[in-house]
Amino acid sequence: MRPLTYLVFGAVLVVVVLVACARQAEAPPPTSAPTIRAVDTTPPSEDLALAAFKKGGCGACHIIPGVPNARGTIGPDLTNISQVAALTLQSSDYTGKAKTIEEYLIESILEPDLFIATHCPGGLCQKGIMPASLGQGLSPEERAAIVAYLQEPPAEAVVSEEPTAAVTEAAPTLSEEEFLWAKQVYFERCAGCHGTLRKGATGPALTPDRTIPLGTAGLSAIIYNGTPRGMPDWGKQGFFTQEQIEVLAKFLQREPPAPPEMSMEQMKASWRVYVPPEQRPVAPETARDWQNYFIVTLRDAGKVAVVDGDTYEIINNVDTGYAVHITRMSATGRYAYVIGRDGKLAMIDLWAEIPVKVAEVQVCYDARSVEVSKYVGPEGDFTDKLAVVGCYWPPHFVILDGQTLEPMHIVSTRGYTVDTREYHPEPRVASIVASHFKPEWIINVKEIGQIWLVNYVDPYALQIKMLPAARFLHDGGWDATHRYFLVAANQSNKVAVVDAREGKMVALVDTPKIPHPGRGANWIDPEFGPVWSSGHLGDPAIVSIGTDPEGHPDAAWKAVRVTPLPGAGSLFIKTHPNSKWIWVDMTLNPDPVLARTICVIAKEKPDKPYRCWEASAYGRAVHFEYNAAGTEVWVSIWGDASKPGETGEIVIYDDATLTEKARIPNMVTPTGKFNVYNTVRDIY
Ligand code: DHE
Repeated sequence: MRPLTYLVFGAVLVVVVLVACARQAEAPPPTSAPTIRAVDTTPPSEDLALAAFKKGGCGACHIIPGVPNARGTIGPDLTNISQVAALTLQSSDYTGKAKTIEEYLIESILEPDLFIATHCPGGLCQKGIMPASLGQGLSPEERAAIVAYLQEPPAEAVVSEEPTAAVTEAAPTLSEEEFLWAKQVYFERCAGCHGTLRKGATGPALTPDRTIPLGTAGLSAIIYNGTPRGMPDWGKQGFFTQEQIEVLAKFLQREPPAPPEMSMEQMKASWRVYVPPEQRPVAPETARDWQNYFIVTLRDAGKVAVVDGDTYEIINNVDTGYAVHITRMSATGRYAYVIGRDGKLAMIDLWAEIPVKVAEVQVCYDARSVEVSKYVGPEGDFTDKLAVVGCYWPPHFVILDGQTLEPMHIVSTRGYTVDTREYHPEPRVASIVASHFKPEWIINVKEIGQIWLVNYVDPYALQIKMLPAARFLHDGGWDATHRYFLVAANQSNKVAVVDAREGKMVALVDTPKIPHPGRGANWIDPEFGPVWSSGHLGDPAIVSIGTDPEGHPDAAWKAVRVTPLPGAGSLFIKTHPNSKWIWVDMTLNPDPVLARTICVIAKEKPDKPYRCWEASAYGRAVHFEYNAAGTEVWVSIWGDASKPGETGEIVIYDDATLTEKARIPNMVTPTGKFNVYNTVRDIY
């Protein structure tokens, strides 16, 4: 990306997106303006430059010295831009037409895609994020002032601006209808990454002290264009109109509304048992191989499809929760537990001739994870006995009866952050895994960075061991032996490793930006022995971590191998012990071609991908799952529910030859897929 590519792309929104310059200019100034620099006499062009930066919301995408809260990381850092420009002009990589630094800076504003620089603080710089009509948003005088300013910016780095009451009062107003619309949309589309209270996690904090300085223009630019670090380009994708984006941008500048709590009484009021345990079959009613069923998330349909893994028939579409997220199986595999983002848990009996929902309950307003009790041994037989749901809001987990879903016990996760020991009102429950050899769940409490080992022998009098790890714990899985659990602390750029047998932390492994493993992939590296691998949202890299402290002590708990990918934005990686491949997606890459491209890496030669190809002509390729035999790989094409013919499908590949075997067409936004056999046994 060329330096300055995003310089004032917020300003372009004045023309292209939604924010009129006039309206920006008319906005009342804060009653007490923050101190910017200790300079008494300011040359007029500097004032003009500062006003132009503000008008465009440039700080939303760039670091600009001397400009309050210009801390954006989507575009290049403009701190030393004239030196960078001088060097770039001499480089053979430069593809623009400028001959001087001034021309270079002006060209960056008027024709930003002529040259794309390689490094932006938030990841790879991207073409096309700053619309070409950029220059029209600024007058020639404003452009000249910006160029003059950037050639001699103030010495200090980013000048921080403390939030003040005046800033908060400056939040734009919304009608009640707009406010309610934005509140709902924020919950549906934004809270997952930024938090219900907007305190930040996978995405940055969006509290008024941060959002007001970015302004409606700057925020709109980000919502419209997305960021290379994983923020979706909601405007470009057509999810929201320009007017709707402006409403959202205004909403984000207001104090977040406090959502309600949920009591046991409310949970019980939502609890339904459709088929009581005594009326369920005592043996499988079906002749199908139910252990090779796939439960497929149909995200925007609020359903899951139960698909026969042998015949590819959809046996039933079952209503579940809103924006349904993941499925886990009971220890025998007989029941599938499906969690929706609305905190609704649905339980499906896979032994029935036609798998149906036998119970459901809502245990929170926002949830992502569910797990079951898997232990059988001297301390009891917990097979198919308990389920646990991890909630985002309210921040708690709930233990339920595994046969009926009756809610039994609620545990709040509010507490103190692992590093600065600050109270956090919203530590959300991320991934949960069940130990195979202890009556224990491993529960990851995201914002405070603690990994809780929860012994469930007495679900009403739990023993919980809280291990300190790192903030922003998210997704993870077991190593091949099921003794060690590895989990991404995504915004901390680390993977935490727990020894579940000894009940202690083993390591915090540094990784590239924003590891996102799903449950990861276990395989034998030809040089380093057993490893567990993760892709990354912010870097085009697969990192493999040694997991065999006895056989390969030098490699254990180190990032021993980095395999490059064609792009970042990877969400999931998968392999199978019988396979010679590792499969990986790049679902959230802003380039639509890469977003539907999948790659395989040969375990024998893992230094680079063996092959990459587009899995479809539309949508995004996401998530892999093997069949029970480990001979086929299923990939989802995540389409658009409103586009007939492009709503989505599953592509099935022969794992040995990498050739396509079949497609299951016309599914509504399929995302995760969970094979019964593999999910019960944690095979990945
Ligand atoms: Fe997920 C797993 C949270 C967005 C598909 N996702 C997880 C887990 C968490 C999580 C905590 C681990 C659960 C476990 O193992 O117990 N996901 C979140 C979010 O907070 C986030 C980033 C934003 C949001 O608003 O929800 C988010 N997730 C998505 C998607 O947009 C995906 C791609 C599509 C969808 O269904 O909405 C998606 N997440 C998945 C899938 C898994 C998952 C398929 C399970 C992977 C596996 O193989 O186990």
